[in-house]
Amino acid sequence: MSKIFRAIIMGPPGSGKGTISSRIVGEFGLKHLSSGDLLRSQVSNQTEAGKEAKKYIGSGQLVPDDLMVRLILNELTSMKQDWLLDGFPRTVSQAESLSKQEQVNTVVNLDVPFDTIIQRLEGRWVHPGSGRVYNLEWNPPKEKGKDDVTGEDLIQREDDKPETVRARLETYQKQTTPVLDFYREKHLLREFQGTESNKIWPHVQKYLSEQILTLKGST
Ligand code: G5P
Ligand code: MG
Repeated sequence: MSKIFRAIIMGPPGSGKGTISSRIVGEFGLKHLSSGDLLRSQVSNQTEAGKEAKKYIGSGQLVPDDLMVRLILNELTSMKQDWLLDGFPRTVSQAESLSKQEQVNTVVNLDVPFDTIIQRLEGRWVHPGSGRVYNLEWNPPKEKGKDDVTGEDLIQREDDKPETVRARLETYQKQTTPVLDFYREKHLLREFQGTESNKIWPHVQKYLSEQILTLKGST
């Protein structure tokens, strides 16, 4: 049986995790699991988890660890193919819970300066069904307000208001940067610095193709 490649993509809010993840999925066929997309679908379906999560997302705070760990580990249990986790873990406690269940192969960190991020998120539009992201200046949809693939409406995220973005960045600084140390100590962390996804992507692409080859062998 072939081995499953398990990767995590980290980085501050708006650093391009969703953007780079789409390219990784296109290139390597990994299954993308975004904790934020999962939460937003629970919110829009008005599940119990969604009602609880909504209280935190709107103010830029993290959803409690027990709820988050339950949701994500449950999704991963049934995963039988290579996967890419985006937005989880975000606390050391989440990282510890994940490591008890899954053996992660590598963690990619997008190190993008905060000033760059605040401007980007003001112009972000998303397709809720797929998680595809656009930016009015950088990668606008072909037709204004519509998803390129399905033609469905795009929306702006509730938590992309400038004051909430600032709160999300503070939360990241306080609660998520220790997770980088957690993976650094385990020699699993690979950092990519830059301000443009197009420049960061070729480095991520090269790195992951080497990692996948190492795990699976060349035959
Ligand atoms: P999410 O959904 O995980 P964040 O805050 O981590 O949200 P976000 O906002 O989804 O991350 P991203 O995926 O890193 O950002 O970035 P992106 O969407 O690809 O790019 C951002 C914008 O920049 C887009 O418009 C894109 O087109 C544009 N862009 C990309 N590259 C470039 C470039 O080179 N140049 C330019 N000009 N533009 C570019 O989490 C949301 C909330 O859910 C909860 C929390 O409340 C969180 O705040 N949550 C959790 N809570 C607890 N534990 C967890 N594990 C949780 N996960 C989620
Ligand atoms: Mg995202």
